[in-house]
Amino acid sequence: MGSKIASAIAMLATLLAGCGAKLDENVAGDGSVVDVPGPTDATTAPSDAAIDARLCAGGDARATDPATGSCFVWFTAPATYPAANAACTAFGAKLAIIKAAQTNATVLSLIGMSDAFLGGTDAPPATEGAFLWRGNAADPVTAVANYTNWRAGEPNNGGAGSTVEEDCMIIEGARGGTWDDRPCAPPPVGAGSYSYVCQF
Ligand SMILES: [Ca+2]
Ligand SMILES: [Ca+2]
Repeated sequence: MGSKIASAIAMLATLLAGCGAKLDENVAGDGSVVDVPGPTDATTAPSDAAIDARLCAGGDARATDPATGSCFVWFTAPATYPAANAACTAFGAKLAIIKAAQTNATVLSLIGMSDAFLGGTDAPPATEGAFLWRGNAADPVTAVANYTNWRAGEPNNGGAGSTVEEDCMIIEGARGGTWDDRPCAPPPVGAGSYSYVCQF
């Protein structure tokens, strides 16, 4: 009995030794090892080649967008825009940028009926009403132009007489994926904290 257990342990040890992957690596279906962000990774920005090889994984839902080849990842836990932006950066990604209807559909497929922050903002130093895709350190800021999907009447910066600025963009799952400008953080209570979508 004891020798059977010992041989089973020895076999398991042999299998584990052959695996060779670090804790923060995934083994893809073809047997190749794919690195994902983890405690053993350098904190410097990954190379283009490393990003290209990264598995589309993480968050609460994710999909590879056919229009861009990018991986979009939805995080359900509500966050302010600055916190969502920081979380995407920590994830090795950026808040989602949508420049085509197909990409909007990809993001909508992730979020169900939820509202989710995207990477668009007209917060200073941007000019009020002139939304920019924020990008990240590796990507230049670009204007929200050509493709847009604002709901009728939006962006409205809160509307006439509003006492709060609306400088951060959400996509509205319950409205079929239209966009609205909302507060980047509370107040008012109940606004400025949403789920968010990262892209890499
Ligand atoms: Ca605004
Ligand atoms: Ca609005």
